[in-house]
Amino acid sequence: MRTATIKRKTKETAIEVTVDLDGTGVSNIATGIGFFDHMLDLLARHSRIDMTVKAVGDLHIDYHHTTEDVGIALGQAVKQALGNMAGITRYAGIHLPMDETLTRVVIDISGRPTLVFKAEFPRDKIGEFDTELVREWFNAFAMNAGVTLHVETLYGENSHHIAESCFKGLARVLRAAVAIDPAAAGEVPSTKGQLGG
Ligand SMILES: [Mn+2]
Repeated sequence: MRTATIKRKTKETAIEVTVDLDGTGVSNIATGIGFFDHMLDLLARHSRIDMTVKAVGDLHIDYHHTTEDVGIALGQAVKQALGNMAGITRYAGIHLPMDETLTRVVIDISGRPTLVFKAEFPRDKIGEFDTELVREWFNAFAMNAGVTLHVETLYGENSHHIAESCFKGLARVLRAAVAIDPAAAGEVPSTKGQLGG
């Protein structure tokens, strides 16, 4: 079973995350941030990774700590659920359209955490959510999942669409990259014999 649960508690947030990489995309998300819940819900749906995310954070300050810490916990959960990564497809990429927006997302489940993030948001906020936190979330996720992740919005006008295309793109590349490659089941897809640096 490729599942993991991460519990993380600091003075700023208390978070519990469970993932099942071989799920059907069932989500149970409650972070207290409406737009962020929307993004995580579609991350689960389009990755087909079952996700439970419960977060109680210091939202009276702003949404930064909660957004970042959910990224940390989800990244750790995905990494733990992947285990030794035997048989995974490892690489995936997609161009993800959302109406007038087009975002390219490419992943290597490499064990070498790297984020390249090139998306500009016309507006500072989507609802109550600061658009600068999209990058913060992707960075926290990539660093803790141990993945190389390139996200670039090639063009787009609507900030909601831009954010959504980033999360949906990640969902689809995760779905493909964590999938077991039947031709290589049991093998770790690296000439080094291991992934992780
Ligand atoms: Mn939407």
